[in-house]
Amino acid sequence: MVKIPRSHPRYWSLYYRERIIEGMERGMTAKAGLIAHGRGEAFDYLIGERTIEPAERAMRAVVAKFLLAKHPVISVNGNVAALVPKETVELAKALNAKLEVNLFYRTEERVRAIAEELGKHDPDVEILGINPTKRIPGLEHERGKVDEKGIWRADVVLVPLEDGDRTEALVGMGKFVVTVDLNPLSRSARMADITIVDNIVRAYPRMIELAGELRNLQREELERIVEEYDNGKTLSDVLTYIRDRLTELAREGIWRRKEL
Ligand code: PTJ
Repeated sequence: MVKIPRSHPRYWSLYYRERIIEGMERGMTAKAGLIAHGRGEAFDYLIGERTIEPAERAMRAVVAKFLLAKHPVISVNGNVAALVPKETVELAKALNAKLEVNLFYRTEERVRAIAEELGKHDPDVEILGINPTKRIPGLEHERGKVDEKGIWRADVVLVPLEDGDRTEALVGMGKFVVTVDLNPLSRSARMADITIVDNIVRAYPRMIELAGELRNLQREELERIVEEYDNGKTLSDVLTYIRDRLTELAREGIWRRKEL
């Protein structure tokens, strides 16, 4: 991995870009994952590379929903494994969820490499999706394969950085589907039951914290958080946030400004 000097003004952005490249070189991340990452970076600029209020609201609802779930599953793809492997394992523990490797561009080598990476952060962690025997109805060939003990029987599934087609198919199976996606206009963002419009590198650590905070709430209180949540409003609020932010920046001017 290329060493980025800490003093670089875009240190974190370059650091995670290197992580994605390294993920590809180590056989975890798909080539298309590099393109997906670039798209995410662009949307992150628009929200100011910080967790905005609608994302915080969505994360609370997701954590509440997971704490109420019977068979919660967190799906892991090549980008997630490159960016947040440790946090993925920690989040699954904090939410008592199963982990399943589920790939759009599935190859057995990639599944193995990702499972190995997750295992480094907890040798006892159970990784599903290695020998999937079930298929998501309507999704052809490799990308529809799911684990009988995981996504197949899940009531709540988190599918971060996902393709919209699969999100929609999981909703069609009657599952409660949650995504993390920096693009509020993507099909995944629009099809999911809850959409966290935030960078996964900020969202997962925050969700781990929230799991600690919400764990002690009564079931009724958790249910109320989920019932009061409105994903259409969240997505509208994200778009309004971006519009207002850009309008303000345009008014104030960005020419030679160091910080946005
Ligand atoms: O590992 P695989 O084979 O399952 O393939 C994974 C990719 C990401 C290649 C595949 O799922 C794909 O093509 O996804 P899309 O359709 O490009 O969607 C990925 C979405 O994630 C886009 O809307 C990006 O804006 C968003 N995104 C990218 N990086 C981040 C992100 N959202 C949150 N945090 C990020 N770091």
